[in-house]
This record gives sequence, structure tokens and C-alpha cells, in this order.
Amino acid sequence: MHTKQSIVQHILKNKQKLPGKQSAEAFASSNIALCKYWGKRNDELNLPVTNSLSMSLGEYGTRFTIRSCEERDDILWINHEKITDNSPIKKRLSHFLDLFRPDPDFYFHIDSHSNIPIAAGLASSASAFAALIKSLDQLFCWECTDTELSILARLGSGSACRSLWPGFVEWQKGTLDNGMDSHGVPLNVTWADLRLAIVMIDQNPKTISSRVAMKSTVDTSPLYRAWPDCVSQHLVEIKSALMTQDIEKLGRAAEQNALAMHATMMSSQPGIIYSQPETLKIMQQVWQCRAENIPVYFTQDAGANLKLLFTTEVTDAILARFPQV
Ligand code: 2P0
Repeated sequence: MHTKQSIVQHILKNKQKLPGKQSAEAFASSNIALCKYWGKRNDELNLPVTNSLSMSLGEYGTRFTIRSCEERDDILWINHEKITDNSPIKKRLSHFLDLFRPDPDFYFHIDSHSNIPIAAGLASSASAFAALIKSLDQLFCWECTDTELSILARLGSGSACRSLWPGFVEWQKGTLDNGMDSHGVPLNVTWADLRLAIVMIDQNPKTISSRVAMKSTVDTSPLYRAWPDCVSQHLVEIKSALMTQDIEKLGRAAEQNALAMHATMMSSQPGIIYSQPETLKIMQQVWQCRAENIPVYFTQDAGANLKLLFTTEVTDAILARFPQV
């Protein structure tokens, strides 16, 4: 049976065990999936049922500064606020750091800064775990490859494995039991005038984590068995649209993919609904824009907020229709 610990040992077997420098700093961009990751075939190793594909949010993400700590516990600061020991975020991070301590009495001091709202469906955990792994790589002077860092970040949070690169990244699900072939792969695509804008509907942390919601969907939704086929079809369309820079094809496939993901979770027992009345109102506005020949599309993650996809050609029209973005 493969565990997180055995995978970390495998990747770091010939690497340095003690910090090679005083402190290290790294930034990772957040990413938004155009084709979603929803469901695991292995909960321990965050191995997904399907591939997924994301675009990076560039300058929006998380910066970590990390060093060893003299105290008898990890110290975590997020956006200038010291996080208490019993907070779930601190526990999750310390638990993940257990995989990398040179000895059980080694603790980390972590200073984290995000310029995206935490836990509001804006992929803050993806950029956080990717930045954490990059900063550990520097602190210990491991000199891991980006693929190895992607696998290590995935052990913290699945979608973090897509945050190691800019631009468009496909997370290949892999087939190996140890997950060594399940990591991000950057796509050789640039699309300079593609834009993603965030419609903030709710900044509060979500009431059900995506991890719990994902598991409940896989275990109880009668619609989940249709999901892998949907993803295969959407991935073909999205990749073809990226190659030809076809916003209509890209937008339609991404929108359908998000709606299909939410349909599977709505049919879980008990049902899971992240949308709020305002979410549906904005969806209708997006469709109204399209009826008026403004090519704009939405995608939605595990939260009420929507992300709009469009090209710079219609930026003015989008800002006029959605002044809150
Ligand atoms: C995604 N989401 O592809 C999908 C779409 C949310 C909706 O990846 O349990 O925080 O840590 O592997 O990565 C959010 O799930 O879950 C996510 P874990 P993660 O972006």
C-alpha cells in the first residue's frame, strides 16, 4: 500500500535532509479549471478519476516565506495574522509538513500572503500548497524537477499540482497505483487576449469543503458514472479550442463542464448546492449577453462565485454589463 510518506521518501531519497539555507521564499499562481477535477480514485494520494485542465491566474496567488523555528510547534501567519494552533488550516498544514521534517522536533515558521480570498472557491489551497512545496524545495536545496514538485504538491491538495506552471496546464490522471504518473503537464499554447474575470458573489469560506463534497458525490451521486465520459469529451473540445483560439468552442465546453460537475453534486445524497440566487442571476445575464452577440461564458468552482471567460475584444462590454468584476 502506497502512502504519502512512502511517495515523499521515494521522490526525496537522494536529496538533502536538512535545510541548506536560512530561509526560502516562493510564489505560486492560483489556477482555475476549464475542465474540472471532481472525484478521486485514491483519497490518500489525491489521485483523480479523470484528467483536468486549468489556466493560471498569473499574478494572483500565494507567496510563502519559510524557515526553521525554535519554538515547540509550527508557527503560521496568513496575511499578517497569526493562526491559532487549533484552526483547521494550521492543522492541515502542520500535518502536511510532517512529511518533510528532518526529525519530529523540527518545526517550521511560515509566513503566507495571498492576494485572493481564502476558501471562497478561488483555488487558494492550490496556490498555497504549490508555493509551500516550491519554498521547501528551495529551503532544503532539493532541486526537484517541476514534475516532482507537482506530484509533491498534489499530496497536499489535488489541484495544487496544476499551479507549478504559468498558462494552461493539464493534470494527467495517470494509471500507476503510486501516482508517480499523476501530475501537471504544461500545454504549449499561448492565448494573449483571453481573459478570465471573477464575479464575487460570496467572500465567506464555503460551508462544505470541496474535499468532502467530492467524496460524497463519488460515493452517492447516481449521475457520477456519466462524469468521466463528459470530461473526455470536454477535454477534446477545450484543447482543440485552445489550439485554434476559438472562444465560442472553449467557452461552451468549459461552461458545460462546470454545469455537469454541479449537476453531479446536486444529485448526491444529501444534495450539495454551492450556487446562491445571485449565481443563477449572473448566469442568466451571461446567457443574455450571448443572445446579444457578446461572446462571454462562465465557469463555477466549489463556491457561489462565477468566473467569466471572454477575449479582450469585448472587455468594455463585459465591464459595462458586470461592473462588479
Ligand atoms: C478544480 N476543484 O479542478 C476543482 C473544481 C473545485 C471545483 O480542485 O481534496 O482543493 O485537496 O484534492 O484540489 C478543489 O479541490 O481538493 C478543486 P483536494 P482540491 O479546480
